[in-house]
Amino acid sequence: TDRTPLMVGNWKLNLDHHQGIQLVQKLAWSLKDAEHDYEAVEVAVAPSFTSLRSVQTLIDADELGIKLSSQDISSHAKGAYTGEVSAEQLTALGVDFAIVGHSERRDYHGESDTIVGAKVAAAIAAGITPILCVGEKLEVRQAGEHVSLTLSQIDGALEGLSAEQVADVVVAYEPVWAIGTGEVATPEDAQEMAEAIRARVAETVDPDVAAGMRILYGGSVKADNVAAIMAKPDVDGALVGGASLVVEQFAAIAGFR
Ligand code: G2H
Repeated sequence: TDRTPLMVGNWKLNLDHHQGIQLVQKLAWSLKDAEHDYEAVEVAVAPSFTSLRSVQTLIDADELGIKLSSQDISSHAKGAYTGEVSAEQLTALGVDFAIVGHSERRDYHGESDTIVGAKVAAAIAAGITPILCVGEKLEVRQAGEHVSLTLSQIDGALEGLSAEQVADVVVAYEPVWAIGTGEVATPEDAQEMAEAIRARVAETVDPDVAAGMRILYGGSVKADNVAAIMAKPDVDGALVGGASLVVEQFAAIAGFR
């Protein structure tokens, strides 16, 4: 199965909408200079909610090939949920992807597998591709339980979804100990987990869906380590935090080959 590589820049809580516009503009120029083929390698940026509209307007006006992601999404469709942003609202803004269940959401905002699963379902129902984040903390890895923990997060988030729905999911494996720490999992660690996730989805959902599912790696991905990670057969892209804020870095990551 051919899986189109996907590189997603997760800007986290960093830029206001002026800065977001500047970054996406510079990124587009840089990718243009590099003659980036957006069909060969998909590129997306994930700004804060406050920047989605302005970044989307720029993408549209200049017909940029860059896609748009939110960093989170509500599991609720509508109603008395102060501060939430729904999948429908994001669809109306032309958002393509939503990062769901990032470890920072799980850790600092109490998102359980059940909540993450509801968010995945809400995104799919509205035509947004969820980027489902999973991954273990350091203690879990040290205890040798990283594969079982990560697979339990996969099971929890995909529970109740049909094979057709799971076909719309992108998974991002992010070992928590490698996030923003400069500590990178080895390409072998990334491959081990991506392979295990694919095998689990083949077993619990459908072999064809598993074969077509894009599995990204995230955690201190930089221009100088992306090629080795991408060389692994089950790794189909990267979710990039810190390095996505530096145009030269993220453009180089997008052109990893
Ligand atoms: C992991 C990653 C992006 P960083 O959170 O989601 O961040 O590349 O800064 O480790």
